[in-house]
Amino acid sequence: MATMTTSAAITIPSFTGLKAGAGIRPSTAKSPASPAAPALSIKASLKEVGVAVAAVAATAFLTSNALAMEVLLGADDGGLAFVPSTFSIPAGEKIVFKNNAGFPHNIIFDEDEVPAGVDVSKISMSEEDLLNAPGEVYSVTLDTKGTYSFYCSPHQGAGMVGKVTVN
Ligand SMILES: [Cu+2]
Repeated sequence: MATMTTSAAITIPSFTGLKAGAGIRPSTAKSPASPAAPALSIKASLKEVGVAVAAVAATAFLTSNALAMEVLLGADDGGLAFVPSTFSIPAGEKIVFKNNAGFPHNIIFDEDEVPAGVDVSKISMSEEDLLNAPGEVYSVTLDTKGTYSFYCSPHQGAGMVGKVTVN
């Protein structure tokens, strides 16, 4: 078990890296900003670059939408819940938990309610790690078919629990 805990500590920072990307690759997101500084003499070529970058960004956006399931953390009315709280998803499709209301939240998978052989420490956030900012995300991909229960540790007592079936 000590070995698994260590690997969890390595896994979490990679999810933090995904958060920074916010769905768009950092290299794509930064490109439009930096060319804005140079002189007007290359305005025409910049315009073309800008169009190309926009096209790439749009494609990336559509692609990530098509391959990801979004789950809101907190209902629009401030209710402490996952929205939706029960859902199904194909194996290997990304689940993006997005901070919406009533935060801080986190996502912890219940070690007693996941398919056999799944190490919850590799798919959960750590109990101390919380999503504090609006729109902040935590992404996870589940490859093993079966039913998984999860909860938000600050709000588990208030009923912020969910269940996902991976097909
Ligand atoms: Cu919560």
